[in-house]
Amino acid sequence: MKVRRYFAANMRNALEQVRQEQGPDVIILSNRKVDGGVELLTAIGEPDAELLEKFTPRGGRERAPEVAAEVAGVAPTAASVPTAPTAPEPLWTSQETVVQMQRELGAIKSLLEQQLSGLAWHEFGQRSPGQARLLRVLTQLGIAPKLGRSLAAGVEDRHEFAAASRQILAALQARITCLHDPVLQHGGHIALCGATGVGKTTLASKLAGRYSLVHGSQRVALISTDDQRLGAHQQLRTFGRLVGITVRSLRSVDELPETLHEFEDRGLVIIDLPGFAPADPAFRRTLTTLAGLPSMVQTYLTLCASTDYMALERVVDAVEGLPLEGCCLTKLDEAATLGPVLSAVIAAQLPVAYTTAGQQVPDDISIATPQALLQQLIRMGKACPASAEAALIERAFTR
Ligand SMILES: Nc1nc2c(ncn2[C@@H]2O[C@H](COP(=O)(O)OP(=O)(O)OP(=O)(O)O)[C@@H](O)[C@H]2O)c(=O)[nH]1
Ligand SMILES: [Mg+2]
Repeated sequence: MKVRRYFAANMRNALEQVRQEQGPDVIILSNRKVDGGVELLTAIGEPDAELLEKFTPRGGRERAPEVAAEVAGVAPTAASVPTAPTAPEPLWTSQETVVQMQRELGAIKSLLEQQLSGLAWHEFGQRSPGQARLLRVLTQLGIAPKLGRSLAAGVEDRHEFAAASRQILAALQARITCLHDPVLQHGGHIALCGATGVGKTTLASKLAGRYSLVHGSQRVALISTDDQRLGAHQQLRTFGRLVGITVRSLRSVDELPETLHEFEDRGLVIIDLPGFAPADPAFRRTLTTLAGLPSMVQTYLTLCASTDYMALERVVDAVEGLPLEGCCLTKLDEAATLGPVLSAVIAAQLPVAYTTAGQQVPDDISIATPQALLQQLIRMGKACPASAEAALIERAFTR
């Protein structure tokens, strides 16, 4: 293996020099900043295992300069060999030109992706104009790309648009599963989990309020386990005082077994959990604790209908594999379309139990049905015909 040393004012010039003189097969053994520029040590020819071993970083790159000097037959000098054991800054990633090139490559990549998806969409539109039109409508309704494509693929292209639309909406409705009023019909121990601020406590109050109207306030109890947020316990206690429902505040879910035992005589006990960011490990930990409790607790995920699809996906991913009974969809009155939340529950195969559309306790709550959810999706689409940009539809088509 033949070793050579190169010196240039900057890394770009040094690499250009190396490339011109030694071609593409050259191996860069080391690089470092020196007075007035950069120094590269290169090798060409049959690989020399011992030499390569010396230059392979092993938990630190400090040895390279000395070894480089030794191999090149140059006595190390104070100027060429740093005395401190700190390694020279790697030049590859910090050099401005390289960073600039990375940025430009990134821009070219996304431009190419965009053009390819545009071409694919155009080609699809030519081949299956009916399906393309349906896919455009579904995207405008906020239906996630994967679900939209799978629905459109199930419709024959020769159908006229109105018939095809009916077919696709029926297929969408068939994929929504709902539980018919499980909490108010059957009671039990119900826990409500979800991201922060989605309406868990309000939903707990609505369910407890509704149950007490039918069975009496003595038959229901509320448990607040949220000691994270200021005033969280207070929120439920105030409601409980107003309607005569017992409210117990706990410091954590670990205190649940005792409290649930105490509420043995209640037909319905609702556990209001603190809100968590999906990435917070406490989210899964809390749900795992609930799943391991001696008395059965049915946990429902609360999803806010005005949350975008990617954020909903994160929440659903965070609870993957944990035993969830179903979900409740909140703030339908604030959503522009139900497309994202319906796509998320379909992808996660989560049955929907209740929907809420307003802050009034206990009025603004409904039993979810696939028909009602689909009708609402269509109503919202008509009331606010979202004009999804062409580029968005093209991207959705290939993602
Ligand atoms: N418009 C509308 N607002 C709602 C609905 N449900 C709840 N809210 C409001 O959303 C806000 C947050 O509700 P909470 O019930 O405190 O939410 P939470 O999930 O318990 O919040 P954290 O405990 O902080 O995670 C309150 O102002 C509620 O009145 C709904 O269906 N529609
Ligand atoms: Mg709350």
